[in-house]
Amino acid sequence: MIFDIEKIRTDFPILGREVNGRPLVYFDNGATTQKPKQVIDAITRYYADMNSNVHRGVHYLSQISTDAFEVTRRKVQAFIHAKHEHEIIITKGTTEAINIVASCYGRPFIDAGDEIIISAMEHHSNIVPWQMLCDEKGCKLRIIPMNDNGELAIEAYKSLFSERTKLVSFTYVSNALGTVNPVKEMIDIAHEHGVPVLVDGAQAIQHVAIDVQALDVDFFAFSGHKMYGPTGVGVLYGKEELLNKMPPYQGGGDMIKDVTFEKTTYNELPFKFEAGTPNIEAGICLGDAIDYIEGIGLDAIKAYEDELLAYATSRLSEIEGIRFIGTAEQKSSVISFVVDGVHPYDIGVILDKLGIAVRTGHHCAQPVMDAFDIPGTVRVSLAMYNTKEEVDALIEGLKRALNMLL
Ligand code: C6P
Repeated sequence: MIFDIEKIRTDFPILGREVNGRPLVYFDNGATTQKPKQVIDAITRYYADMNSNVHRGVHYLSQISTDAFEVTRRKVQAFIHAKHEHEIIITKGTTEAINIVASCYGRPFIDAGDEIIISAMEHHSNIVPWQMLCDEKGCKLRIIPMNDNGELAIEAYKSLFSERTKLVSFTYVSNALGTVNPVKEMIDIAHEHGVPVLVDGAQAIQHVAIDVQALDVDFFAFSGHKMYGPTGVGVLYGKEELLNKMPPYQGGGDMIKDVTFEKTTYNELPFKFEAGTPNIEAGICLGDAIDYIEGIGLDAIKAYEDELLAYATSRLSEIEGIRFIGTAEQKSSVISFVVDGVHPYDIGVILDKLGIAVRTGHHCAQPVMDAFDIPGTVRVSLAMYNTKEEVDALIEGLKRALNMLL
């Protein structure tokens, strides 16, 4: 498949706008990606043609919106190669997906004295829900350490297992470092101990082809808004046998079969975990984002982004006093750095004046910053629509910023 960058860029209307009198250069894709007109149009179409609640009405509009919502579920199933469509739970995003596992797997199956393994490079969304569980149940967190390059120490990981280990949860790609973890190897190690694994796929789903069956992962979480889709929607994949033994997350409409004041019976999968009216438009249009990605092809996207990552890393190396935070051998789409004597925030503010959007700070991964003994970084996170010319603009901007600040 030909990767037509000009065509791709014209699909994203926002890339044509100016910010502070300069063409927008958007390098904050790890926070959220921009949306192609195929997704934007689908959102308008939903409200213009189909708006109605799902799974409830016998009337025409409710049926077509329900069908469209369920089509997305099947698209997600195919996209991540899940065995069953009812293993796809539509959530608000990665955060909610992880919280569902912490509540509905953690509360019933993890007890006082049990242990949960997470890694040193987790986003707060994959730390705090487990800490809350530990506070409630008296279980403990064990942390997989990382080396100075930001790579997880696999031998140390192996030594963390004990007969009390009940769950492992780690990120596929670090949002703060760009490290791509050896996910399959880590899942296999956990399974040798009979321990299920949750993988946080928030920073992987838009860059790497995912096959949950080949990975044999037990739970997999991601967000729509980081994969060119709408905000307010995400996915929890879970193996059928695990989801079936878990209680519902919230009570309300749609998650029940029968309600009397004496007793409620719960709906089957996936609806048991989807109480209340979902974000219907986002759920439906997540399917359009998947179509968009598949129309280009994740292999082509990955090849292009890897080349851009190498180019950006090499150009940034020209900057005097730069220190990359996260220099793992396997990286994807994220470059984090600090510059001697300059606060990351000041760089971000000046780049913004030049129309260049980067993220600065701890990136909701404060323990990563603590491990490197820094308050934060400047983070450049790439997407398929970024170009070498934009990287050149970043380098120019950075040089100007440093001239002013140093
Ligand atoms: N990281 C970033 O700028 P939500 O907010 O639920 O869509 O995703 C949470 C989340 C979970 N795990 C990882 C690895 C993530 O990167 C994120 C979101 C954004 O890096 C916003 S803090």
